[in-house]
Amino acid sequence: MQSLSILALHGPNLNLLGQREPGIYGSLTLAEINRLLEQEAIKLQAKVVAVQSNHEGVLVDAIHDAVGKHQGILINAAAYTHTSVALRDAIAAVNLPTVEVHLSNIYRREEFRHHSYISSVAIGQISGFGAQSYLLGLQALVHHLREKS
Ligand code: CA2
Repeated sequence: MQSLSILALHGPNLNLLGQREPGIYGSLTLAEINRLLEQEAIKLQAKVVAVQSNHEGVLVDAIHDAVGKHQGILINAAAYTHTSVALRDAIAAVNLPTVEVHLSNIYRREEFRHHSYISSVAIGQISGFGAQSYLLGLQALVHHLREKS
């Protein structure tokens, strides 16, 4: 089976996971979520490279750099989900299959979280299942990539 590499991108403040707001975002740290993703990737015969940044431009650069290195992108753009045309344009430009994930159900929260700039350039979105959103998103992305090839 062809080996696949997935870029897992984590947006602003997700480095604080496990330290604050466990009621909304769960008690796992980002390192623990990344470890779960790596384990899931092994089961799927794929690999995951994780990047977190609090800076929009760093995330845009990471999306550009994914070309030729990764076959797909799993992204929790965090607050930039609701604000960033730059991230949306970067995803559209690289044309790599992208799955959007959120820990919380953004549609059950404040109105300003209901719109995502990412969803229209993603192949799909998973929202509301805590850390499981990432694992479900990874499964969906790998299945999509395998179906394509
Ligand atoms: O539910 C998600 O995954 C979000 O992408 C998380 C973002 C939020 O702005 C989106 O609307 C939904 C916020 C991430 C902030 O993470 C924190 C973690 C611990 C403590 C404080 C913030």
